[in-house]
Amino acid sequence: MYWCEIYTRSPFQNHIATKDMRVRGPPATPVIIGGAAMIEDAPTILTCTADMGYPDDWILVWSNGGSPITGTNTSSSAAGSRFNFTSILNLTPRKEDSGNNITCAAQRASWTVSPQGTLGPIDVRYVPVFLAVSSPANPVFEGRYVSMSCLVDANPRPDDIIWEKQGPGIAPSSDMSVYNDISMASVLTLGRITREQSGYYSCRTNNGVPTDDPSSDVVSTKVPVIVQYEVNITNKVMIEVGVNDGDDAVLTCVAVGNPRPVMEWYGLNNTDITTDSQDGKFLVTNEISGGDGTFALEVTSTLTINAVDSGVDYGVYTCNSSNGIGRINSLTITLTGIKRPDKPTSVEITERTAEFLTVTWTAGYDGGETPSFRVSCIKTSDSTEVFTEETGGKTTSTATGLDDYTEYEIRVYAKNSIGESIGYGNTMGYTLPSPPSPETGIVIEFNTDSGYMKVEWLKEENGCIQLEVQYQGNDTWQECGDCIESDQTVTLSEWCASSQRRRRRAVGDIEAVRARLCIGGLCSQPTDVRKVKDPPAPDMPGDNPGISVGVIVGVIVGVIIGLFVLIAIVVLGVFAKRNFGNHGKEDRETVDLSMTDVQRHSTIPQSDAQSPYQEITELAIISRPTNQEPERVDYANVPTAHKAFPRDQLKIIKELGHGNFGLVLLAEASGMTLGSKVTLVAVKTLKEGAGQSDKADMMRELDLMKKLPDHCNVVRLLGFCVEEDPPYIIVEYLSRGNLKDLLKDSRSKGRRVYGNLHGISKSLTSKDLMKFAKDVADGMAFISSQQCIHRDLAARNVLVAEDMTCKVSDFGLARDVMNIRVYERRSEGPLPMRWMALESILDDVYTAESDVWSYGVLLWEIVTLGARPYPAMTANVMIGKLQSGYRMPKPQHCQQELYAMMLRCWDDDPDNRPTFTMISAELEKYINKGKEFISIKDFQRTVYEVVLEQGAGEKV
Ligand code: ACK
Repeated sequence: MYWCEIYTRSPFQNHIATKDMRVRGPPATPVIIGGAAMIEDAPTILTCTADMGYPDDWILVWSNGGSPITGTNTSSSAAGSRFNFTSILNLTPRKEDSGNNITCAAQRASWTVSPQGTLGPIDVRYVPVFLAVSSPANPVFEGRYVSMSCLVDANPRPDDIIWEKQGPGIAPSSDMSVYNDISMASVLTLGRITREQSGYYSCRTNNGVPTDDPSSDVVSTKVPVIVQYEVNITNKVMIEVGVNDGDDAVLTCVAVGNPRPVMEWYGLNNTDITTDSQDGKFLVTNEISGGDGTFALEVTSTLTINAVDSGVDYGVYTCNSSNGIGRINSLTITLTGIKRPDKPTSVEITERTAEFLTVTWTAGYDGGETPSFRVSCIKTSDSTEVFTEETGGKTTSTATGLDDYTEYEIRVYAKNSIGESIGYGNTMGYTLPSPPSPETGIVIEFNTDSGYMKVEWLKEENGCIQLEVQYQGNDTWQECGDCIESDQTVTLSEWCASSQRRRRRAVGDIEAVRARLCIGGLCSQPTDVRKVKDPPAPDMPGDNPGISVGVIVGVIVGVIIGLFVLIAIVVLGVFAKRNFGNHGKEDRETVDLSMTDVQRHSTIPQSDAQSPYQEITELAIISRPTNQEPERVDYANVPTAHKAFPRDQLKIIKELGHGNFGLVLLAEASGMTLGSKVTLVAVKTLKEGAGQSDKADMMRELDLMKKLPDHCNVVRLLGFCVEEDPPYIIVEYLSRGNLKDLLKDSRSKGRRVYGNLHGISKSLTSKDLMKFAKDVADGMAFISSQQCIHRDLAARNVLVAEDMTCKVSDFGLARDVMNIRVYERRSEGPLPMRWMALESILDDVYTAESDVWSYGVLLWEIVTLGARPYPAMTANVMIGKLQSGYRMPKPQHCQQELYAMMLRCWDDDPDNRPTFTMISAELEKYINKGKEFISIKDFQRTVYEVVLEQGAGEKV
């Protein structure tokens, strides 16, 4: 910057003329800051700054897609002879702005070049907008092909568009196929539409742009799909009506259909009595009695025959119903004199104790005369009748003198002057267990000094103890903590605090405690818990000279006990975890196992309740809160050579589970690891009563396991004792049990209304699930590399370690196919039909490729958090459908890539299926991508809860 000052002197003052020599120059190109992510209607601040040179009469001018917009020139500052300008633009982007350039130009009237900064083309994100939801031309006939589509405009493109249905009947499920293409249209096809599929349909999507709704989901308008179907008369049980001479007869006909059913009545000799007769003999009423008025329309038509004359009116009456679709539906009712009453219905147990059951029921058709009832109570175990009563007209009865926790069947017969009903209404149910007491073999004591609550002699199969407490100043009884499932000592206040969401109270606050014994969901009446006090403290030794020795010995003993407790915590951490972690198992085999099975295997005398082990259990639980991470047992030191293990070095602790003939026990093995003294192990063995063929199967399983080298995703063989019966296979103990139960237990407990709420896994993330899938694929890749086929790969046969590693287990059906490759099954036990490849079901052929098919089903189990495959089908229907090309549809919350993998596993042609190595590599890729392949928040609990009976010869 230069300028020059000229001075002229006068006698009085200096005159100064100033010439501005600063150089006028073009400004630097303005720079726009901000606007990295623009969301429609969300104000975005853009800042434009420019070094404007000189002079300072420049302005910054904004434009959006060429059209001027106004910013605020907020500041200018001079630095030397240059001026810096800043302008702020508060932009509210519209989706139409996408693709525009935003410019900020420095302008001055006389300057021809206006340098400008540019931002763009900009990308404005916006909430999805449903442009159209096309409905079929309503109404549609049942059985027709229907397709609907949802068209979405969104930026960015949503990953998925989900179809939902409200209204009656079943939700969209297996018959649906939804295609999402790049234009963001989703097409829903209902191949042969059924009446249950009528209802309001809508689409739901989410592209991550926030909305007012916390889920940010956007839901389309609902379009109705009205399915027309022929009439069906639903009360075809009313085929005979008995009425005495002179009484009125009421004949009823109930029909459902769409359009609305039209009802007609015909009397004797086919006379039309559709409307009231003029002489008042016949009265007809028709009223809409049910349905929803749009999709299903139910009409009840009543024909009243006044003052029946047996000589003229007895005979056959017909109700015809039609609605223009299909055939006319008819109901013929014979009007006769008095007949036997129908059997009672809706027999229900309304009250129960350990000694009685109260039932109520609804009378059936009375045959034309007021009936009386007879009740018979039968013990189901030996079919003996233990109680009977004539109740007269009463529709309730109490069967007394019953045994506790015993199953009874209660039958109710109706009777009138003609005779007893043909058949009976019935119900089955258990009486309550007797309250826990020393007489029932359970000891519960509350030590009011220490606050410890001790439960002893509780056998696992005898249920659990639910405590209830009463706090000082409060009359109500409150449930305290979880049901106690095994002998243990707990600190009462802490145990209760875990369930009561209230501040931890001091022990003294609890005034009274009582306990119930609960078995299979039924709990006994409560009983007061015995209160005990600490035994009086022994006299202090005072100046006894032995005191110093006593103290030293005490300290040493204390240290030893401390160490003992520490070891107990390590060992029992796993044990305790299992005890607390196995609630709510549903899918178990239910064959009963008497205590003698565990006793038979136990090396601990059963009567020795105060075994050191027992002591340690209690100590361990008192000293360690249950939510603390359990210690893990390290198998790294177990010698690899699989060898016979001395039976007497196994101490059986408890049963882990059982099947028809097999039994899995938890045991302590001494001297199994090189470094430590005892190791927790699982011991597979046979139940009493198992046959030679079961033993041969077990030996085959052992042989196969012996041949398999160790792999981190295959349950490891640690040893065996087969020199005498019962044979033992000792394997590593996996504290989290089987994968299927783990998945099911992780489901949210809250019920979900279809399509409205999202079920959320309690504890598993998409990443956990993908890791499970990968672990199993790795284990199977290893097994097949060893020329073995598993033949029973399913989530129930995968066990989960404490650190959540999955390991393939249960080689009961596995075969070594080193030299045959293809194994042909000879006749064996029940089959895991739902997991089997088509060629295995149809031709008994098992290969590594058929294991891959099963893996596909297992993957589906993982994605659906342990649902039963082909949930709404019997095994027979499933086989038929599989043969005609059907495969389970994509769970909505599963990404296409993962579903494509399942479909490849289920390819008709085994050669087209991927290998386990390919699957593992692909899963690895997905996991590394970090994308959510299984969207647990969208998990549709209800869709996967349908359970049909297990077919004969089918494995669960
Ligand atoms: O889910 P679970 O507790 O895990 O119930 C079954 C039961 O035995 C019958 O198979 C459990 N189980 C089997 N093998 C083992 C093992 N090695 N470690 C821990 N639990 C096991 C299985």
